[in-house]
Amino acid sequence: MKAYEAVKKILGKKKSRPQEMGQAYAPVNIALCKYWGKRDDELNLPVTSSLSIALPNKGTTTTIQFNHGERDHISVNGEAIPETSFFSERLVHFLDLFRGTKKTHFDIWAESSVPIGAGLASSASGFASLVLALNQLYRWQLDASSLSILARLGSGSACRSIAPGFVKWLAGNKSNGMDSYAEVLPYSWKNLRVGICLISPHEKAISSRQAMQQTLDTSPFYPAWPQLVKHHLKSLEKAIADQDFELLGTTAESNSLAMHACALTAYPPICYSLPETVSFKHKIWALRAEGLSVYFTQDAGPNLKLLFLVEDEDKIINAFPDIEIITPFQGNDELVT
Ligand code: 2P0
Repeated sequence: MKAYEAVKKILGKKKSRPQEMGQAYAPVNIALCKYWGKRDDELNLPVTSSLSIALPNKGTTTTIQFNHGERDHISVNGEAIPETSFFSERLVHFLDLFRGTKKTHFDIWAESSVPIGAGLASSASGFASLVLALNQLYRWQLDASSLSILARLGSGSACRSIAPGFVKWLAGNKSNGMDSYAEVLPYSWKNLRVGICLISPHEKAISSRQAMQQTLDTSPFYPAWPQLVKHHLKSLEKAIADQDFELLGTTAESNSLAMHACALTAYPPICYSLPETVSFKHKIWALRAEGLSVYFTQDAGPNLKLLFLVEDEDKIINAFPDIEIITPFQGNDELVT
């Protein structure tokens, strides 16, 4: 119900003259300071703010059209999704917010360049691209913060995938969530690289949604998390403004370790790492001890994302031959708009 109210507030009295089709792309985003815990689980309002970096060439393209049938048809990477699946139910529930009185149904095709549900932010780029496609389909012409709020209603971290570059999701404190959206930080960082170490493409055993709630409810360390996040956000913003890579790397790695420490101490415990994840971490620490400036961050899955600078790219490839390297900022170090 609260989600319907939020949509009504954003769309207001917009009269839509839909077009035939909407199509949009949104990138995945990797959190350097994580979102882990909600203050409202219907609106996906977070306990704390968070900060991410978008990976421009990894993401989801969503195409949407009206259909005249009784139900939505959803396909992902060319495969029809059974309507009884959890994935489909979640999407249909989200689409219910936008059907209007006519109970319209949709055909949706999503093409994603990342494995689904493996902690590589597929749901973030999925919901963000769906909202951007709906914005086109209905010709809403919404501003960035409104689009970010709508994406958040699908999946919290999706609100950060509406924009490129470094993005901060403001937690806000209003109960209707109208002040909880993402903002672009006006910096770019040409030499920065993100490496994806794919350890397993399989779906995670426990969803982030369930895991963050379980952590909030049971981890004895969760009360320390919001304080730590405040400190980490300050350090990350300083690191980004000053292009201080050591500060960026140490803070992002420490934030990720703290999130996983909280999850591990939940009951029942949540451990997203596989044995290979742990060996990769040891390898990264050993390389760092030898003087290589490389850091990792881990989300709700076993895969690691490495942070390093372009000048160390050859050494990183040598150490991790299967790594996929992403250049988050293609142009010069000018402001991102
Ligand atoms: C993040 N994650 O900040 C954190 C770090 C996973 C680990 O946001 O319940 O799929 O849909 O709001 O956005 C993943 O959580 O959760 C996530 P919902 P979401 O990227």
